[in-house]
Amino acid sequence: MAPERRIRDMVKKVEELRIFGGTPAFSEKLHVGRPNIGNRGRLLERINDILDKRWLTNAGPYVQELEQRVAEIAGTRHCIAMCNGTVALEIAIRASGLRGEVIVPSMTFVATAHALQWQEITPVFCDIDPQTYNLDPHSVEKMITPRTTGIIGVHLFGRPCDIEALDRIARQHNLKLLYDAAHALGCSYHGRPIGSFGDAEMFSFHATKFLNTFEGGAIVTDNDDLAARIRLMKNFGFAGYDNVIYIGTNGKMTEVCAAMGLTGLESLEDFINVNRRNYMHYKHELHAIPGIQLMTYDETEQCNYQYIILEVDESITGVSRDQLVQILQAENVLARRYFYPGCHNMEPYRSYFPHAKLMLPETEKLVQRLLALPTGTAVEPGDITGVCQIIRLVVEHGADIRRRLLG
Ligand code: T4K
Repeated sequence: MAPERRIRDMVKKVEELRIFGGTPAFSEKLHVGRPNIGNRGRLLERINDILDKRWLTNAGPYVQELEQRVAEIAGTRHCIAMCNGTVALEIAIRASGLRGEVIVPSMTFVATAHALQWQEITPVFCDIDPQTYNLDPHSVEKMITPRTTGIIGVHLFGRPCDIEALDRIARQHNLKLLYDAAHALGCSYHGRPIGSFGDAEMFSFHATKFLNTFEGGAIVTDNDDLAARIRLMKNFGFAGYDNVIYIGTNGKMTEVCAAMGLTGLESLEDFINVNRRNYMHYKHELHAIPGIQLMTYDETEQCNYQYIILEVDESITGVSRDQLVQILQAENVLARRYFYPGCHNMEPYRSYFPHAKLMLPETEKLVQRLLALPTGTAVEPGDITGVCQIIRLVVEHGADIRRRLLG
């Protein structure tokens, strides 16, 4: 964590780029998704307490406390913590009675689609709005068939879907509406917290999320019946000792995971402040670089600022997104192509729906243009200056670099 020491040297000339034989600008790898740790002392205290109490899992006191805290943040009556976000989504899908076809974006982490297909429900991939990267409501309406039972919106990178429009469509067509809010804890839509929309929403607390429980996730909802079903399903359907009243699985969160989450929650404001500081720094450094557009957050809403996303317009930069990623990775900046190539281009969906791309022109374009850069508490302003310096140099010499890379 000594970032100024981590940067070897500012790369000033094309010949100094690692890809052309220079030394990497960063001596250590700079990751996207480095976990935020919070107060180690508090975490260890909690873990010791868990060991003393000998209550390790199955709705223990730490899980209950975490559920209460997350429900407060989401503004919902219920929060059901689980072992990860994917299982949480699978259970919410099943408990909501989804079947047949469900409309989802293809521009998302593959878990959104898999949570459906795992239960033999067809994910119908829908195009996105190129401004927000979220489901385009007009496209959603076009994808509805007599087999459609629901919509799963994804608040991609923490920016809310067009909730009003999706709500209206769901009501008009009598569809269930769930949200994959894996990225959106602590964000708001029209001033109301994400978590409280649709029939239910899912948060992920995976290590790479700005609040983590090592692995973990949760469903939040105001629907009492749905919450009760989800609670049963995540614990084998047990309604009491020896009394199984429902089909279920094991989706429980452990106490140690909840302890990590509670410790992280105590530093949540600090994490958001650091993310916001990093975002502002990137914004400042990148604003004048032609062909590079930083994904912006609506600062009038609550945002967690946990993703730094760039859109690369190759016709201006001279280099493609993939070439830029290749150059950054060689410098030890492990930029990621979230969410390339889009679910519809991954198996089994690519084979099941070989023509899906015809309905997804904006998705097809964006999966070639977006990249994610490192942020979070493991990243310092000096790192960001160094990363942006590389990007600036590459774009300034885009045509030349492209020629060299191809030649
Ligand atoms: N829906 C959406 C929209 C999601 O983004 C996700 C998860 C889900 C649903 C499912 O929720 P969970 O079931 O995961 O709770 C990572 C995560 O594994 C995944 O949780 C996350 N989305 C996705 C956006 O990112 P990969 O394939 O990129 O993981 P990986 O191993 O390449 O790690 C990413 C970066 O994080 C690397 O640069 C290394 C760094 N890292 C990772 C871990 C685990 C660390 O520095 N430390 C660590 O402990 O998917």
